[in-house]
Amino acid sequence: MRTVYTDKHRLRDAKIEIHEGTIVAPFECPRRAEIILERVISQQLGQVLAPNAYGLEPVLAVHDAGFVQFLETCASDWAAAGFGGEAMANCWPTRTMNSPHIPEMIEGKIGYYALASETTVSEGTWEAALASKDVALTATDLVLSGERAAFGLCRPPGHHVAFDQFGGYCFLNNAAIAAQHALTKGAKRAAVLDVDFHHGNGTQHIFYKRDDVLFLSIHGDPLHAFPHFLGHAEEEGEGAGHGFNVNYPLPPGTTYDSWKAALNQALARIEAYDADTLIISLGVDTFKEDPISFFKLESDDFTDYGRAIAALNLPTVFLLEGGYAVEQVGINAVNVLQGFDQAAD
Ligand code: Q9C
Ligand code: ZN
Repeated sequence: MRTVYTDKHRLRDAKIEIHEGTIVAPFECPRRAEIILERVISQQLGQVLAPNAYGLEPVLAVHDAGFVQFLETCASDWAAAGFGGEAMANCWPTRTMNSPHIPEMIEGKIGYYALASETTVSEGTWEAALASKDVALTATDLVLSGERAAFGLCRPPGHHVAFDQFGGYCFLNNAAIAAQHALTKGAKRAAVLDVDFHHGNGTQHIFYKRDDVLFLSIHGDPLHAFPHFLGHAEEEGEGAGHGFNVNYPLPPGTTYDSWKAALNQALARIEAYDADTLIISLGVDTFKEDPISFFKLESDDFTDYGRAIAALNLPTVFLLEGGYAVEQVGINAVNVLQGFDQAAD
């Protein structure tokens, strides 16, 4: 399959992350995408092409306009306020402080639009996020125009971003933007299958009341893992969307056997839904050596589940999400894509 990539991802190059009580170099770093690209090339997965520019229309189809405006000016507003370092939230509208007012001062504003504090907004972040959604949309258009599958080598990732909140290393929800784009272009039933270690809270939130996007996520149980407050099995969708949100939370130490059992259930649900377009939120932080996760997948398991996804026989868009065992993310991500290509007709 073909890969969509641009080195504009490098513009997202934050220097700090708040992690377990200390300030560390971000796990979500430019090297991740470069290693995956190197593996795509060395394995001759297929042609690598640059994204087209889509502008903001497909973004505003799933995200709040005020939120998008905030992201665009956040880093410069932070600097203009005289603050140093990178923009970060330290104060939120929590359960006891609900009000319709959006703060004007950047410290309050970033708290309003953030869902976690680990992710800073650095200079260049917005440009990189825009390029990342262009990668996702270009890969989606390849599939909409008849290719069996495509790989959007997105960076920064996207699945934690809700209608109007960013965090978890993500700024725009690439998978949600891609799914909505497919529907806008004529698809009737899109499925988003999220295999990242973390629950895709943002994608769930965006499509929670809808039945034209089936969302399924296999992830670390939120009682034990980020994003901590969403991703439980009883979250099944609301209104018309009831039954179209499916979570498979799994416990610490989960190995491939039980992960694959959840995947098989998810694949059966996608078949029953009769999806016409499949988007995979492809995080490879399920790997046993991932530094921030607790699943135990081996590199060969990625190949195996790539084959299983191909057996659905659906037009399939793979979009990169997480994966932080930097030296192995290339092998693991490309194993999924090669497994798929082996099994695809
Ligand atoms: N202190 C993605 O994989 N914090 N995002 C984890 C470590 C945030 C992961 C806890 C993890 C976000 C796209
Ligand atoms: Zn993740």
